[in-house]
Amino acid sequence: MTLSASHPLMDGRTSASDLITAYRGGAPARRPVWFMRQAGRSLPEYRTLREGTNMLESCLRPEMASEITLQPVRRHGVDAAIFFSDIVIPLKLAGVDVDIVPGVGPVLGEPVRTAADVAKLPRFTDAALDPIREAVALTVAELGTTPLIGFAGAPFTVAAYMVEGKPSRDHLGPRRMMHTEPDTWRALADWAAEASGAFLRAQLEAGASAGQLFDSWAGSLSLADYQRFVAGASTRTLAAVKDLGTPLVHFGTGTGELLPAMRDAGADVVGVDYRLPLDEANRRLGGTSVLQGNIDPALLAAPWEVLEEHVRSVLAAGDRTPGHVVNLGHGVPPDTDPEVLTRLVELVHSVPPAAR
Ligand code: 1CP
Repeated sequence: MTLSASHPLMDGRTSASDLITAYRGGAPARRPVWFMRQAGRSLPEYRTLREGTNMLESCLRPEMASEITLQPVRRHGVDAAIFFSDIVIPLKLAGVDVDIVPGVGPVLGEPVRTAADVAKLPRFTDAALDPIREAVALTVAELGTTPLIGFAGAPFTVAAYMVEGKPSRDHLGPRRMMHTEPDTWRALADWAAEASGAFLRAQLEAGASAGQLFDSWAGSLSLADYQRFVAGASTRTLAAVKDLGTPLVHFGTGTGELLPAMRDAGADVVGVDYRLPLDEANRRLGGTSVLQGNIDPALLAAPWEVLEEHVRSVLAAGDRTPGHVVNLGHGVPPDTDPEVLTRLVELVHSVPPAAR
């Protein structure tokens, strides 16, 4: 399968954009930059629009999800939109009792802990993805030459919420399940891989020009456990969209030991968190991958001179890699001054890109 002829990546709208050029290892005219969690609480226009609407409900209202996706592009002039949704939306679409509790995060009515719990997990129909397709279509109609990035949660990170039933610090529940009930774990990871794969595919087919798999909590795993219990399911998620030919990014936090394994799961671009300098990440990857990252979100609150020096060092390290898309090392903190983000985009765009 390929994308339709009217898809932005196929009809010429986004194929020559700086983001797609850099993701594909080419030489962009300007340094591409976007921010994980660029849509959301750091923007007053987001807080106003969301007032009175539950988080997951806002993701499933196409006009609202589309407008929220567009807000940071208009305000900051970033080189990509990231689709406003959440990694637990596939659970919601399947009929799992899940909500996003303000100030907490995803919470399940009934955590998934036994073989019987996994066996009775519902599957969503293709039609359940229609609000996602509609929101993506509305968004790309407005974006013009700016690419939309679609995303999904990687099976480990999604399953971590399912087993714990809520956010957790060290993800002991899923890590225990791998070793105490490996068959149950595998069935759960497969369920999550299929759900996330279908969710990501719907976004890409409807108009997203690139995809990102978020394995935010993979850093709690040893390399051995990642390879034995997780990599296969993440590979299946990426394989579900591979034939579409869009660039695919794989990101996690605390994943310094896992970067080559995450690349080998089928990613074209490796997202690096703020803990590891990009040139060191590049060394660990054998000097072959385009990287995305990794401005420390904590520095967004620092005096401008301190932030600027840090950003320039990230750009310099990025220049010593096969390709670089500028981003944060994790999401925008909700209390970030949005004017700092706008200024950051201007700074990144003002520095001429490396000759490649
Ligand atoms: O009411 C609100 O504003 C709630 C905050 C919020 C937002 C804005 C949540 C709850 N999700 C989202 C949107 C979201 N989630 C996006 C889209 C917009 C963008 O990036 O601009 C994306 C890509 C996600 C993905 C997501 N959800 C991840 C992976 C990315 C990451 O930050 O690591 C994870 C781990 C989640 C779970 C989740 N959803 C929401 C919260 C607060 C959390 C994290 C909870 C925890 O700490 O475990």
